[in-house]
Amino acid sequence: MYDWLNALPKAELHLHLEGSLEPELLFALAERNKVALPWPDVDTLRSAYAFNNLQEFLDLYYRGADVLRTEQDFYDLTWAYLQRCKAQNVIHTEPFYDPQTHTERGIPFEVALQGIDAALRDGREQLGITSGLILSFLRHLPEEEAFKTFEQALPYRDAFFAVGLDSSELGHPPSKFERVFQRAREEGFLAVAHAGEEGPPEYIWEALDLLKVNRIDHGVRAAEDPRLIERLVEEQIPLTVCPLSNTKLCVFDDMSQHNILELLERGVKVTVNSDDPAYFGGYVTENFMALHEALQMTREQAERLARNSLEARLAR
Ligand code: ES4
Ligand code: ZN
Repeated sequence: MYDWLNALPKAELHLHLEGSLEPELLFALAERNKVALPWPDVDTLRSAYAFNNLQEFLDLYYRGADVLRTEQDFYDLTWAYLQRCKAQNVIHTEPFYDPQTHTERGIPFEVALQGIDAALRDGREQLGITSGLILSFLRHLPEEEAFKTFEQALPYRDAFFAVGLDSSELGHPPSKFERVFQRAREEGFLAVAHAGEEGPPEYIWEALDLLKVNRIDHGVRAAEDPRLIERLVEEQIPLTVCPLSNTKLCVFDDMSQHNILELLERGVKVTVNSDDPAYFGGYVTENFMALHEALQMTREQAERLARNSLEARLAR
């Protein structure tokens, strides 16, 4: 079954490049950049990948990202992810990166963006993987900081096609970012937002009605609100669901409790994605495989999920 799932043509629509930083590359970059790490070796770091919630994960994710310093580092990170895409027949990807994770610690804005953009271009030319980058705002920071980030990005407008919203969800509703999303849309960018991962269905309504997003990242808590499900089905608004992430961050106690196949059968346009694969135990095929093992996902359901991912693409 693994090989069959791996061979399905897929798009990945929810992937944080910083979350694809494998411990081996993290250690190699730390050495290259003379960054001291709090973990003695790769195995110790890997054993720290046990989380009770989103915030515990984010604390480690931001710590890990500190080894990314140069344009080459961001190129290498992105290129390594594209190799994984190639190996898993991901023919199209729409990754996020968080500019503020890097500018906040003194890395000039263009360093990350240029490294990532160069690798995505090489991915198109050398690997045949099409892609579009999503510039994601950190929601735990003030909206003013997101505005500044967007203005810094505008000179590089050809390097990304959409804006996103991620980081700590609870206490930071989409409404906090209504103005900056409006500005981005006026400049011609599409929009997505993490909503309904740990946050309530109300945050999904806000993402749709206030941020006017084209797609919802996660969105699994929509299942608590029948009217919201009706809306998602009627408008065929895609959800980029991340099964291994949801179980690692205790959104569901166990994969057997995950609701993605229920949502699929109710007509919601759900897709399968890896989120932060270096931290959550696998890339997109491993996410499909986990659904097969825990929920008896059939080949027909897998084909529908993969087809949904291709149909939910926004970048061209
Ligand atoms: C994230 Cl899983 C998740 N949720 C919210 N923000 C994030 N940033 C990276 N991974
Ligand atoms: Zn995410």
